[in-house]
Amino acid sequence: MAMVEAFEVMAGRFRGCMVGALMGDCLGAPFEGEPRNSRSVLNSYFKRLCDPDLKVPYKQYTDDTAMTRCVAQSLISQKSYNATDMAKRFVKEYYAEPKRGYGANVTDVFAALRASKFKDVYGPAAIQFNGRGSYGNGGAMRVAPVALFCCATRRQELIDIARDMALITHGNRLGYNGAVLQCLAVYEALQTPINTLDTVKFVENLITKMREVETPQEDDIVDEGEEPYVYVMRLEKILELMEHGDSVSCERVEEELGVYISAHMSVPTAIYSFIRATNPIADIETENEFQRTLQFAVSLGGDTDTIASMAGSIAGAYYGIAKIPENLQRHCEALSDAVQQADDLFSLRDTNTST
Ligand code: F2R
Ligand code: MG
Ligand code: MG
Repeated sequence: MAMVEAFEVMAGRFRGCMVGALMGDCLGAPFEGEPRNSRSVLNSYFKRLCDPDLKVPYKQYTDDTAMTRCVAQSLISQKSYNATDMAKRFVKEYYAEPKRGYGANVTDVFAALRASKFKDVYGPAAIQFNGRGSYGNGGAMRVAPVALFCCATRRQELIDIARDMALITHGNRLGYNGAVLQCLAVYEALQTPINTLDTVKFVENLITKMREVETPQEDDIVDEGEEPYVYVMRLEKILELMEHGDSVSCERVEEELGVYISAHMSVPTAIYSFIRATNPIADIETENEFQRTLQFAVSLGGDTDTIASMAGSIAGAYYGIAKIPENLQRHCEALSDAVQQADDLFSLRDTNTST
């Protein structure tokens, strides 16, 4: 591929990732907390939105995007990971717009950070849940910009930044390792040349990385009898489900992978949604793989905005913005900001090259 073409393709993948995350959040949010959603209802919902003549108010973004925007803006302005800057942005954003549907407990972290004047940015999260820390998916839902920022760095740097960024609010190893897995998935998708995706290899690569990541370190709290390789096991389960192709029901996905607010019961589900949608899915009426990813993720019910947002960022990083239906994009609040942040992160990629 010629240099200019490769440059444009990669720029489009950055946009695809940020816009994909936004779209999953905005389009999935109306269904959050609902049980499984009928595929025919979703076909009508997406078909209606795709109508070029439709004029409706923006689908508003929620906490997922509010925090993703902070992560992106902090990396762009600091040109590096700066924990205090990021924490300040989270807190400022939350107090400016508290009604974006934040997790019930993470708001205590924001209050404590503000009260302590950001003296110890990791302190308040560490004492959540009696010192166990949160295993919510709030760290994972906002991690996509880290994968873009680290696209030209050593894999270990990406892992360290993803984990530390999550640790500002999520002190439980399931919480921060979920963010690492989601970040690695976006990174893998971004690096895989279009039309060459080998889905088995994709998951196997993630398993190899997560086996290292989940090997308990000195600081990790792992109780006796507790399974330390939760994400490795979930990824192995994905490989098992993949053997059954389109015959795997939503009930089985919920049972085996989860559709919940906890990171270990939503990040693997987002990865599975991306993989599943690479092939046609019965009763999902779209030929477009990106759209199919979102429709499938939302059809599972539960934490729809977050699972669709995480799946959307992986799918967008792989397919690129050119494959994302414009008529769907235009319904999302703050679309132009997502595009701008993607472009800003893209222009930073040469300054962050510690390979
Ligand atoms: N909060 C929501 N959805 C609720 C409904 C919103 C409604 N539509 C509205 O408009 O108001 N969604 C958002 O929250 C999730 C991300 O949450 P995050 O940032 O991880 O928050 P938190 O508070 O840390 O954790 C969430 C819950 O998980 C449980 N939990 C976590 N760790 C736990 C532990 N160690 N022990 C026991 N429980 C633990 C708690 O119930 C937490 O409140 C996303 O879905 C985002 O969209
Ligand atoms: Mg949300
Ligand atoms: Mg959610």
